[in-house]
Amino acid sequence: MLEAQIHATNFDFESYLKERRKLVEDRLADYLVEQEPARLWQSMAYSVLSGGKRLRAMLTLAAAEAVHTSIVSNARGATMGATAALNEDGSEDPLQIALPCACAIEMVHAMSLVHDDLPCLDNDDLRRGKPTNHKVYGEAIALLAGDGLLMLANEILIEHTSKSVAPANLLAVALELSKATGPSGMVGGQVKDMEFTGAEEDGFDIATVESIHAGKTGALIRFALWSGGKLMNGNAEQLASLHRFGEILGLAFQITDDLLDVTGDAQTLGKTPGKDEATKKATWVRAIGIEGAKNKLSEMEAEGSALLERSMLDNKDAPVLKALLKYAIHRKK
Ligand code: GRG
Repeated sequence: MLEAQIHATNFDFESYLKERRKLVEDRLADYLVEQEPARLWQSMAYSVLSGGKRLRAMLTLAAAEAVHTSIVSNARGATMGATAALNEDGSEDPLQIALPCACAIEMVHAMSLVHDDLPCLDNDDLRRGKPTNHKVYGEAIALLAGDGLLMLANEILIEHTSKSVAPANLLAVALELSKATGPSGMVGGQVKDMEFTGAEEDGFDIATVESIHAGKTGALIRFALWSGGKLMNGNAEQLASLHRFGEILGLAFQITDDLLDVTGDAQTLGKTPGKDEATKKATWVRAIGIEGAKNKLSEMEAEGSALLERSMLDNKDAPVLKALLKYAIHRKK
């Protein structure tokens, strides 16, 4: 169904994904060139450059392009040069402007996986089809590689973002990255997740599941979309639409993740399935069953698509944001 819908627009989404992944991975490799202490950098590179869908990075790039396209077309229609704000150093390529931030997000995401897999948290042996970081480098280095990646992400965002971005916008992006990562985002969501792990089905409700996932998974996905727009100096309406689209996509992404834990296999997923049930996690599937979760996903897909149409953020000829929403929902891993 996904392919048929995307082909209807003549937009080659598969090639798009391939090209964008390469763009992000090449830049990540540049940022992770080995230095001293070698074992630390090897461990960081092992987890960042080990595959992964790069969905969050692609969302940032797509949001930056969406806002850029709308600014350029408005500037052509009006007499004032709305792109001037982006352009002090002559570079207005939205991909180049958003790429350091997209890479920073992938680093934060990778570090959260490294820490999540540690024996003191989920205790997993397999990630992206390979042994987890601590299985290869040991727990101490895995912990420190996660810490290193977290700070390297901030360093890259601040040091490598184009000087054409207004300092106030960059500061706002750096602040929101800290919030998305910290106690009001991923760390807080992870702690709530732990608090409800082991609970019977009647021991938690949907609001609890939503709140766990809004922090643990949703915060970084929301930030990925919003930051792309903010770096391009998007207006309040565009940023609010991107933020809401991020909420929808983040929720849908996690419902899919919960379903895949029940329906997926280890080889395709590249991680161990069945853990949510085994450890009694507060998930969508445990709260409302497989059919309930699938129905909720259809609702989220319709809501996200309607929002994109209303906000006119997506490119008519290449509806990338809509395709990324469908990808987040219909993926097999
Ligand atoms: C963030 C400071 C800090 C510490 C980490 C452990 C932790 C705190 C948070 C847990 C975050 C976590 C692991 C959430 C799960 C998110 C999730 C569904 C990950 C899988 O994402 P995919 O499918 O993975 O995009 P790939 O491998 O494709 O990149």
